[in-house]
Amino acid sequence: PAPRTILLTGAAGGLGTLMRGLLPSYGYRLRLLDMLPIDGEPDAITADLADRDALRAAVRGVDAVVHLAGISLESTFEKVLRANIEGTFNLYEAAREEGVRRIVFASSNHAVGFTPRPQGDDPLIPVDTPRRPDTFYGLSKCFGEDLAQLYADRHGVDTVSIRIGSCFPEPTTVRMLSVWMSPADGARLFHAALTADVTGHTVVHGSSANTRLWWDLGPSRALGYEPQDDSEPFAAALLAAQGDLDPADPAHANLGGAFCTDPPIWPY
Ligand code: NAI
Ligand code: 15L
Repeated sequence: PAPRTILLTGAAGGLGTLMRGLLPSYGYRLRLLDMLPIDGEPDAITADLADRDALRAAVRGVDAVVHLAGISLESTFEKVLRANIEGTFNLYEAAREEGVRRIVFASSNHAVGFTPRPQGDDPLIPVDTPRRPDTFYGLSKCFGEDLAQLYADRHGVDTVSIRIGSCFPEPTTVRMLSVWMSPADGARLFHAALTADVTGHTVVHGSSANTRLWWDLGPSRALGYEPQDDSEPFAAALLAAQGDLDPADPAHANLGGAFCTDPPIWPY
């Protein structure tokens, strides 16, 4: 049966706030969790991913988890270790203990951020491209994907890991023209990942059907995802303001953009 009650972790964040608005139209009842309080919601839990008892209570009775909580940019190894590595482990343990069978994990392009971006007639980046994390943050997403594989193989907890590009209301850089996922397409992809008839661990790319796409959306479409958006209407203004990507610029050479520079710099 299709999952109905979903635990959305990281619900106070940017993507969480967007998905809180969009996922209920697919028929889901959302339980929210974040370390930051969320006011005005009937079912919102304020808890840190370090709190195993709170996580166990949070997953009790839900049909699936959409796991967004964590540090979403580069940070110190110690902070990434606590929130993203230990925190994601704690969540998977809670799911295993409470019998939750489906998790959608917000992985990131930064798990493979040092992959050179396609240029000219280069092929699109496949989902089985070798891991090349660009930061401790990206490394934690590699860990999350491997943790998901372990829990699928050993415990039957199935995961769809979505290597999200840039999910914001609009693309704000020339790079994002290639990796942008509109919020509406994000909700379509989360819905597909929650309902697809797949078992085990599946990795897919998360973006809209952009004209300037760098990666293969075939496995995403195989879940039933039908993207409706394309960043191209934003291209002329962004190119006029920022110029085209310079292959000689280390911040422009790879999928991960300026996460690949030392130190990582904004904007990406
Ligand atoms: P965000 O930083 O806006 O939101 C993250 C949320 O997680 C925050 O509300 C924060 O309070 C919460 N959080 C952090 N540590 C926590 C902890 N220890 N316990 C409980 N809650 C904690 O990030 P955003 O953009 O909403 O991203 C959400 C997820 O999607 C993250 O895992 C991020 O890595 C991933 N992602 C997002 C992309 C995007 O374009 N927005 C791209 C690729 C991946
Ligand atoms: C990510 O993984 C970050 O969480 C998000 O804030 C953006 O920086 C995104 O990648 C990106 O690559 O644009």
